Amino acid sequence: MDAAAVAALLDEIGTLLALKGENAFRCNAYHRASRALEQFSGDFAAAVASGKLTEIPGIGSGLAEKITTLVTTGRLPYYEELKAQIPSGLLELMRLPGLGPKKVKVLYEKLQIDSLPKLKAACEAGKVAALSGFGAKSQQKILDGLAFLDQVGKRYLLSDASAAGTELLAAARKWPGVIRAELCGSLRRRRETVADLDLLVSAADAGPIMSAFTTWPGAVQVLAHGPTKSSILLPGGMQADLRVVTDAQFPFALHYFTGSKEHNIAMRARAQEYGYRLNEYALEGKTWKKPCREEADLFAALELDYIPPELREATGEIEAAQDHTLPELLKLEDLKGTFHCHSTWSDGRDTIADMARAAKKLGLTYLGIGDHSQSLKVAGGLDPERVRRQHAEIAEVQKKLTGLHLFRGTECDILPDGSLDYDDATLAQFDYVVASVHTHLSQSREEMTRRLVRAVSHPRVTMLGHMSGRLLLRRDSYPLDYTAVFQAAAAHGTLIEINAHPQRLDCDWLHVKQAKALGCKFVINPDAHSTAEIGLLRFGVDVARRGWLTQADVINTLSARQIANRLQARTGKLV
Ligand code: DGT
Ligand code: CA
Ligand code: CA
Ligand code: ZN
Repeated sequence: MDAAAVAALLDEIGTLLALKGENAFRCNAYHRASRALEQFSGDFAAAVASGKLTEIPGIGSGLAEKITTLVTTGRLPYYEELKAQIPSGLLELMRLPGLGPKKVKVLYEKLQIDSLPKLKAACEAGKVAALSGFGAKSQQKILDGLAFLDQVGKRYLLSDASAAGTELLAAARKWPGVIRAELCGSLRRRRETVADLDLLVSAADAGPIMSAFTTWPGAVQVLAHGPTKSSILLPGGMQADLRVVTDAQFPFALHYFTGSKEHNIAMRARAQEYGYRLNEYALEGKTWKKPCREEADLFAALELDYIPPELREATGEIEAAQDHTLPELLKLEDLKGTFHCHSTWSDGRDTIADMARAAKKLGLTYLGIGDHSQSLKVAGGLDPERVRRQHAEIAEVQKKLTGLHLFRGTECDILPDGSLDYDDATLAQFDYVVASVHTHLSQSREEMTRRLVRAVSHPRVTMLGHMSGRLLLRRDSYPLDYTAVFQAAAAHGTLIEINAHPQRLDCDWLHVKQAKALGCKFVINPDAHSTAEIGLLRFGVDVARRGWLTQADVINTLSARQIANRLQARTGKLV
């Protein structure tokens, strides 16, 4: 078990204790320890082995003992006993906005609600509104939340699927007899959410691979065990499907199981135009089979350039591959720096100096600090006086720093009427401005559109942060006229942010494509609230690639000097 897995389990313990009615102090100790482990950048295995866990702030001797048990035995009886005492459906209820452990506990004790269907029935019968502390408004909010969950179904964030998939793939590549192994499906296409993992393996003999898969220690349940196809469940409930094919079939199967389904259908139609038949095992004519060693050979056989998985959504990629007009997609290595990161000055967990060091370690050459603005008090927003003091600190940190340039930014709130949360004189003190909406999310489509158009038209706004307001799997985006906002952004040289945080991935890839067509330029920002989160940038690159973006579309590919020059010349604008 690695630090991230232990952190997730400690977090769950904290929640389970809260559901049980333990005092907040005890619960918070687990949540705090969980966060500390998430942020821990040292050698976790070594810290466990040498008994030095208590040196990590937030981890006392009791917790250190539990973590050691967990890591050395793979189990924690304390956790198992606790989990057995609490109905498993209660954790599910906490996926709804506004339902924390306290309210879930009330629902369970007063109305015996321990599952989403029971919650829905109780709301529809008006029983939840009658509970003290709830009321008609929160009952409606729960119903809206339930409808949203219904619509997203059982899907997982790309970051979670990616982590689970990487672990499974690494294991699979070590199974005896495996020739090639890849993860396919929506994960390979880097969709923002993933329903299940699709592992593909080539081997001469499928039997031993099936056994290795169904007895893999990372599986919590075997759902199906067949001769060439099996399915397991992973700890968080995610399903993984495995198919085994011969090595000659591998490129065809890799293409087929990568999808998307719509792309596959279009590819099959193209094969038919050539008089061929294409399926998951072969490309064949009436009397022959076309040998393909790699996936690229399959595309070449149909006179197509290689189509990267991210583009396989049947949105014009086959035509472009035929005409040799596929874009040369942006790569993670192209990014030289980033903006929109938080520090301890607002709601970030790490200091400016630590953030700078971490960015440098990732190979970046500049970092923008963009803490919250004054009206966002819950997130520690800065008033003008604290802005001045923060700038003094940035200058101090910069003095001792080589190889990384710090830009002084702000994530300035867009107020309900579209004006900004600082006056122009204060805004002029920043190198750049990220403007974002954090409050009054339930405005009408017209109000929200007017609000964002006004913000992107402001002469000091450099970029528009997480424009849709969505939180993946939790909160839908607000209604918005995207075209109007993109047109205004393009006209005023305001960048569209691709917020790379896995819970946001906002603006989404389809709108990225639309914005590019309307002349917008982009910036990829991790919205990092800790040093570890700067690396989330890679998920923003996934979105950019799915949106057909090249180096030239994304401002982070410029050097620190180029950025500095443009900012000086155009007072806060970059394009
Ligand atoms: P997901 O799992 O919902 O996030 O999305 P995918 O794309 O991973 O879908 P999944 O796991 O159901 O299937 C994996 C791939 O297999 C899919 O992308 C394309 C291919 N596939 C599945 N069903 C069909 C089908 O009925 N027709 C065709 N042409 N391809 C299919
Ligand atoms: Ca899948
Ligand atoms: Ca599947
Ligand atoms: Zn924000």
